[in-house]
Amino acid sequence: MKLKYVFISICALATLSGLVERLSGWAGPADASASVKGIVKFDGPAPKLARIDMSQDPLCAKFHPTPATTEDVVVGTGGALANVVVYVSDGLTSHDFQPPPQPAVLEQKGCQYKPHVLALEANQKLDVVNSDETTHNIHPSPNNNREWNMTQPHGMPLEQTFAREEIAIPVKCNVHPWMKGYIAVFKHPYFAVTDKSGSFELKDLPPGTYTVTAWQEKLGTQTQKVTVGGSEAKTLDFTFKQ
Ligand SMILES: [Cu+2]
Repeated sequence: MKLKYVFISICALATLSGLVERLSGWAGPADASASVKGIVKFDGPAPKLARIDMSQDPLCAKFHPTPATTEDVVVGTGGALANVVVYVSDGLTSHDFQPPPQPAVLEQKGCQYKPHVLALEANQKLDVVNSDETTHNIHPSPNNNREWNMTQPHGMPLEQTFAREEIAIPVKCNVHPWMKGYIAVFKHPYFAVTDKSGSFELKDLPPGTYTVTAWQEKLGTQTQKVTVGGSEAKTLDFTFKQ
């Protein structure tokens, strides 16, 4: 009699732990609390940014009393390098990630892309916003995704997705030849784009050994290996040169 109850209890426990495992699997690995953060820098004198001549479209030009400048290498205080995509390129053991429900937003403002480099997850919604009075034509040129090319007057909603990982897709406007940006697409959530301070942080990583790659549109890529255990927070810095 007693043995039967013990057996039933064991069965119940096994079912319960299986359920918990599955539930936590939906939210991501249960012990994913490690992080890698750092700063990306540019070594040497900052390259001079070129002025953009927007006189071709007065609706663009009037937005910039001081002319806008190119954004292909943006160096801030202390050599901080902005617009660098930093991501886990190898070492993940789980590959089952759902894109976040909130959309990524790419804005066309002052006839430039904001942000200049955008990163999002595969199948995450991308809201393209035209905040300008003029009409834009947004045209990503992917290698690994479906190409599209859409005319977008002011205020027109535009939603797209990218199905596959690609780092990174060049984006241009067929109306304004100076408009250039990039969209990086990931099949996992472990990526960041450096801000003006060159900072990045990859959060909620499961313990493991990872290859972390830093990609800059003009300066190329760099990789480093890092091992994190438990809820460890590690620092990883990158330095790019011309
Ligand atoms: Cu445009």
